[in-house]
Parts: sequence; C-alpha cells; structure tokens
Amino acid sequence: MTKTPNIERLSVRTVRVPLPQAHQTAGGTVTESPLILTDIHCDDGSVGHSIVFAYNAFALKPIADLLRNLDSLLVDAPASPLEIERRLNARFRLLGTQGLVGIALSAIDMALWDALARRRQTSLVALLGGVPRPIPAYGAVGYDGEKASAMAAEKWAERKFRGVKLKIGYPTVEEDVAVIRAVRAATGNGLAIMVDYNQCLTPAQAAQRLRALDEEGITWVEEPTLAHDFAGHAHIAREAKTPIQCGENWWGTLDLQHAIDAQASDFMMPDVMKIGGVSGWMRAAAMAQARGIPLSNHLWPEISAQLLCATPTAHWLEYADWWNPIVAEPLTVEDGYARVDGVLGSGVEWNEAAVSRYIA
Ligand code: SMN
Ligand code: MG
Repeated sequence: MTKTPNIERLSVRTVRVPLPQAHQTAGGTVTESPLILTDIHCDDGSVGHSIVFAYNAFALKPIADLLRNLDSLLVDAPASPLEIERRLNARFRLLGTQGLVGIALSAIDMALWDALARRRQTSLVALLGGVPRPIPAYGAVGYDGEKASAMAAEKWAERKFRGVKLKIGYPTVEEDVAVIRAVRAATGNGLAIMVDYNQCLTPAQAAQRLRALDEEGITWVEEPTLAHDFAGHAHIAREAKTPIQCGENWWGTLDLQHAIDAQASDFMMPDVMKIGGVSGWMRAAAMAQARGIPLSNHLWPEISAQLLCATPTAHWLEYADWWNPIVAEPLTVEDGYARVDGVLGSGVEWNEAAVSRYIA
C-alpha cells in the first residue's frame, strides 16, 4: 500500500483574464475574471491545480495572501483533502469558513483532490468511483435586451448547446417576457430556456412577476430574491409554477441544508468554490440525492463536469469559456453534451504562456 505523501509547498499566482465582452446581470457587470491559481506540490512529485474566482479585482490579492499565509499549516501535512479540511475547519472555527476564508479553503481542497487523481494517473470522476458520461450543457446570455439576447442565444443553438440562460430583471415584467419570447422565436422550441434574476427582486415582487412567466415553458427561474433569504424563496416557490433554482451563493453544505429544510429551491446549483471544493460538492450531491433534487453547477466547467458525472441527480452543466485562455485543455462540449473522457485529474492545467500574459 502506498503512503499518503506530504505537502511540500504551495504556489499561488494571480491573473486578470479579460472577457471578450462584458457580461451584464441585474446584480452587476463582469468585465474580467480575476483568478487565483493554486498549485500544491507534494513530496512524491505529484502536483494539483485549482482555480478560484475573486469576481472583483479588489479581492484578488487578499485571497492570494490568505492562501500564502496558510503555507505554515500545510507544509509537511498529509496531502489528504479530508484531513486538511478537518484541520483547517478546526483552525478557522472562531473566524468562520465563509467568504474569503471559504474561498481559500476550497482552492486547497480542489488542488488536493486534483493531485490525488493525477498521482494515480486517473480522472477525478474515476477517483470518486464514477465513469464519464455526457452531461447536457447550456450557455449564458447577458442582460442585453431583446435583440442582442436573441442573437447570443442563436449562437449557442448553432453550436448545438441544449439550453441557454438569460439574465433578466428588466424594469418591467413585460420586458422580461419580451426577451424570453424573442429568444424562443429566434431559436425554436428545442432549446431549454432558463432565466436568472441575480437576486434583484423582493419576495413580493418576485411572486407577482413569476406568475407572468408561468406559461412561458421556462426550465427554471434562478435567484429571484436574495440568495440567503430561504423563507423568501420558499414563498416564491410556492407561488410560482416554474421551478426555482438557487445555490451559486450558498456557503458550505449547511447553507444547502437550510435551503432544503426551508423548501427554498426546487433545483440546486452549488458553486464548487463556495460549497467547499470537491469535498463540499460530494456532500451536497449526497444531500441532493437523499431528497431527489436535481443538481447543476455554477461556472468551473472543467471540474464541475467531472463532479456532475459523480452526482446521482446530475442535471445541467453551466458552460462558460471565460477561463479558457489560461487552461491548457478546456472542457469539450460535443453535440451539446460535456465530455470528460480521457481527462487527467480535474482537467485543470495551465497554459503557461497565457498565465504569464495575464499575471497580475
Ligand atoms: C453569474 C453571476 C456572475 C458571474 C457569472 C455568472 C451567474 C450564473 O449568476 O448563474 O452563472
Ligand atoms: Mg446565476
């Protein structure tokens, strides 16, 4: 039996990857991806990689510094994601493991799982006991009005994506409906349409607005109100016919449990960075399975596609190509389905030339 190696060192870099075009949402505009790239080197020569997303350049250096400061807790410790999670959770009990701390802990967790799979020359999904299987993928359409939304959706449909997610939350519900109908008219009935309010409505506004969407044949309505207002979402879910989708802003599996307890969301879409890395995701997948709740991802296409293959209630893959420039082999989508066959580790490895170009 091989012994678990120890962590030898941590390497943390920051990049600012420009987006080809700004992505508008009702909750703010994303113009670039400020990313923290972590490499964990183990004393058997194996290395694991992970990406975390600061959303905002102001948070880039603080997260990187936090990770670098954790070096003293990691070096010479076993390169075991569960053991490191146990130790770090105990260490951060008083400060808490949400926000920037939670992001740093997930960066470490994802890199350790990646190293574990690479050490065994296998994929993350195989390491978790699953097999690669095709997962239907959808693409994002920004808060860009009727014409531009329809054009962007057409492009996804031409690439054979199975669905599109539209950012809505326009000043009036009539405008929301007009955008949905423009996209439907441009793409036909075969394409699933999801919509995302990015938390911009009050529960009362949402309950009223969603009634107007009842007959639009939408696959889900995402984050109609504040992500942590579980009671508010439960109220909306009771009033609306369209399934409610939340999860990208839940911190750790306890948030997910609170949402399940409150019946806040018909579907769930954890974000691998906020839910606690691979370890957190697998617990979330078990919780979703117990209640038969369909699970999708938020961003992180490479690692999320692997995780969805190991998720009993896997639903949709949210595809995004924003970080493709710095990833050596970005996720492939064929005929609208994400494919992870033949991928090593979590699929995250650097395009070093691009990393040097965008280093911040
Ligand atoms: C989202 C928000 C912010 C940046 C990227 C994506 C989003 C989603 O709400 O659902 O993907
Ligand atoms: Mg969203």
